[in-house]
Amino acid sequence: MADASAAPSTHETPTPPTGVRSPRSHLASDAPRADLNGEWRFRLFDEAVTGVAADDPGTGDGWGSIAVPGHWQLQGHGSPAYTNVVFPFPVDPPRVPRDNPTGEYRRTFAVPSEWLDGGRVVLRFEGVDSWFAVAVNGTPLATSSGSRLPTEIDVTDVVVAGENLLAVRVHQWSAASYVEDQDQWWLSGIFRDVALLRRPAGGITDVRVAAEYDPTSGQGTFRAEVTTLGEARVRIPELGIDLASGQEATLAVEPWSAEVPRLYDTEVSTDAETVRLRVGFRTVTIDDGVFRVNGAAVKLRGVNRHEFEPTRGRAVTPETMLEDVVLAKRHHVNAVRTSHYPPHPHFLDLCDEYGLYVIDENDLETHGFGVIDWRGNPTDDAAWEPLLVDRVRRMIGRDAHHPSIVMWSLGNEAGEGRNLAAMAAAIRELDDSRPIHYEGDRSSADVDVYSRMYASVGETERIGRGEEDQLTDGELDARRRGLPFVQCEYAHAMGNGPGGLADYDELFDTYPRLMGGFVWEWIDHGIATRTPDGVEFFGYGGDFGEEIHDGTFIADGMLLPDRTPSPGMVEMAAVYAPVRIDVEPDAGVPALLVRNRYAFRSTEHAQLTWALEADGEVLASGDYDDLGVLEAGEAFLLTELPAEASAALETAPAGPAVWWTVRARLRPDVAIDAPWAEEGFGLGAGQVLVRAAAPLPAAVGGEVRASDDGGYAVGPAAFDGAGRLVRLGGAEVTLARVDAWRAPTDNDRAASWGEAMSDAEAWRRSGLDRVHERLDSVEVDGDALVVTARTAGAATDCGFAVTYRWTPAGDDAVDLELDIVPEGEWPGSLARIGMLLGLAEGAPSDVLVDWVGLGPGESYADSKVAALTGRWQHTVADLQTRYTHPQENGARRGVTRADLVLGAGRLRVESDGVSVGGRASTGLELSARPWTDAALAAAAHPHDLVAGDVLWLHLDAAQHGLGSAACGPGVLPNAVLRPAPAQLRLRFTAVR
Ligand code: IPT
Repeated sequence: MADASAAPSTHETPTPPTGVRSPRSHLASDAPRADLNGEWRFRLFDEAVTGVAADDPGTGDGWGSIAVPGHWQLQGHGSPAYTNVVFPFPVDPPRVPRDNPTGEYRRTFAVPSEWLDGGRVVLRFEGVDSWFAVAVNGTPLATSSGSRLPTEIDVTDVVVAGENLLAVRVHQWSAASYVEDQDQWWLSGIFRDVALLRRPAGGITDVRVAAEYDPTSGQGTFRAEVTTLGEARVRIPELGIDLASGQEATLAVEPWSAEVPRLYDTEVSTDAETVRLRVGFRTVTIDDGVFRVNGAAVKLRGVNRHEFEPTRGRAVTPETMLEDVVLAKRHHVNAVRTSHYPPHPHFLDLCDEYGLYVIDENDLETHGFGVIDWRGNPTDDAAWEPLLVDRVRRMIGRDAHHPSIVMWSLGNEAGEGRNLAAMAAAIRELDDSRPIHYEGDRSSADVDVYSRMYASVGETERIGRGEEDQLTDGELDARRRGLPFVQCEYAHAMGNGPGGLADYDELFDTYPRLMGGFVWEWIDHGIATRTPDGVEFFGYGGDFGEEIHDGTFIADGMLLPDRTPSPGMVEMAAVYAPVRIDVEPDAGVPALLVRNRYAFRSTEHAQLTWALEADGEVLASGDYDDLGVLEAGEAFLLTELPAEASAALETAPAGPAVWWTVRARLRPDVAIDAPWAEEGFGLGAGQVLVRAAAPLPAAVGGEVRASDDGGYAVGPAAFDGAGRLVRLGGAEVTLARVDAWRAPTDNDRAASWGEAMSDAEAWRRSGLDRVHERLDSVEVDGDALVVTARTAGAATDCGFAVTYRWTPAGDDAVDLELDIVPEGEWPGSLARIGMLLGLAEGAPSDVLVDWVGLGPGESYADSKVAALTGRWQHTVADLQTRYTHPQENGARRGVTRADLVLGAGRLRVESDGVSVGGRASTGLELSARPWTDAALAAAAHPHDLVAGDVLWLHLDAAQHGLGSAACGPGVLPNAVLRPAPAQLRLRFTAVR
């Protein structure tokens, strides 16, 4: 840096860091430390310059300031760029292009004179993206890469008491970029903390902890190896442990698990320094192909978590980390894969404390080589071995003391090759207490678990049974068949989805070999930005002028960018619930199965309550305290209503359906053991129908009347002479016809693996996005107005033969029997089948919808575990989900009654039955929007959607499921909507 080009290695060679200290644990120490976070001097160059001297203090022209930690692209220097797989530069390893944004950072720091009185002074960087060179007082000291790994540099010999100048040069692109091709924004700079540490003479360099738990004896075995020149004592006061380094103690302890994250405060001291850590006793084993923690089979109900915050990128704050952990716990997530790099070390402290199993993943992905047939892949190139092995050593060096980490991962999507074995060997040498994971080599030769991503439900089941396809190598095949199976990614949560999560989860419960999976992914990486006229929105690929990009694929999380849980997240919470309460279909009577799905806990901390409900009104309720407690893995089958509920059923008002709802909640007195939840917090819920709704009372009175303008009046409905519905109660009707399209979801837009065509493409070919209605007849038939029509899309010959039969039900109500028969050849599924109504409405977003059906959130055919039948109310605005990339959203299933509080009065819609292909169900699927589906489909961002003056109402017999075809399998047969005859029975009432 006096001239960086003269540094011992350059950023264009696959060289491990130079001039750095050995990896060691990230521990809390009482040795003096100076935080170097804050405002630094900064200047960005377009190329990897050699022009700025390391002793330039950065105070002259052209310099500005920047916040550290942070990314320069999010602080007004350059722009973020998103690619998933491909490299945004020529694939020419280890060289990178000349246009290589390079940040020069400067700051001064003070060294107290007593720090130089023996001992060492060390600079510590927790993370710098992607390659950096460090000089102090003009002397080049070190170069490093491994963006999400720490670097320590001994600066003792170049610092002076008082002020010193620190110079850091950071290149955006380097050889390291070839192994850091994770699916995320390219964001550069010093993005994690920087500190200056005093390392006292006789201090503690490192502590290696072994804390195992033996479930048969209930004893823990503890040992700590302390690296120090001093005399170390290791104490766990609560256990009376007081040992020298390397001494072992075996004694009764309480184990650590994600369910009960018991930690013991531990202190390691020498005369010169004390470090504190929190020890958890736990043992991870694989026996007979089953993944176990403390001897118990554990199912990982996980998520993949990238570090992300919309204004700060990967420079996440401790508050955000805590928010993530609390959100995960509150949604019954028990495991996190740190995709695809070691997280900020504080996140792991939180996982220890709150209880989350962690796959700690190496900072390695070379996915962009996949598109060139893996030619030149660093994973298989000896020249890269030292750099890759250095990375796993630094990960384990930093993190091995965390009880939450239950597996190490070699990386993600890095292909196959010799360096996998080298990394695995390095890990085993440092820590053989945890299994190793890597998905990219299907043979699992170097790892301890069989891992896949996005395997379909069918394939997952075959693997569960041990019936997977054979490997050609018989020995490897036999070995892999003996390994437990994990889906390191599944249920791609892009946009509206994932569908089908419950189908996978059931398999995890069924097959001992299946150890669970990790939803892809935790959060949409939408970057907070604004339009030229100042409207704020969350940007995705292409919003920042990138030359090549992968668009919306970065918005595929369970959380929206502002950390609002999406409907998929709410569904995940219900599917992952530790106390699952499900209808038991084979019991012969209405029955609920209550399962304790904890691996370690009884349900002592859970209170079971019941309620009997009709139309959302509670008829009776109580608790189940007399049932006793379920031990881990046990279940109750509830086949009989509580006596009080039976009595209430006898006297229940005739008409509405009656539901028996059972919930498990956190007892008030134990809320303390779950700092992430308040008392009464839900641990699971389910409900079963105990009495079906009576059909709507038959329409009485009334007839079709001719109106003065040549049209017809049927109860509160008015028609023109061509049979077109023009008014319903007080509301003017702008459109009323059959509809079968939806604004495609991200999942609809992609063809599922192995399929030739996406659902959205099938709908386009069927013309569903551009239908026209042909009028066939308008007739008065007895007391009904019957309109027949054909509804079909431009440029196709398939369509629907439709019959609308309108019958008055008194002055204020009208019944519609709608019959829809698909005709012709259909290339695939339908998006929906039902009636679309446009109602003129001044402020459609404000219309209140008060409904009886599934809620309060949205529900789809393959995402409906979270929704329960009740009476719910939302404004139309609140019925919408603001996906980062707008698309179909907001459907409510099982709706038997909905009141729309319109400007022109209250309009009630009721249904006592719908059917598709002969399969009947109670209730319709309802969606209400202040804009058209076409506008929703065309919108790139939520702010493109502007409420109009029409309320668009879908009343459907059914809607297609969601699936997860954006990456993986599409909608399963149990949720596909195929063209088939459909009927809806509806009643509209103008409520006075
Ligand atoms: C898989 C990647 O591992 C993950 O990082 C992410 O990109 C995900 O896809 C899609 O969002 S790899 C894919 C080829 C299955």
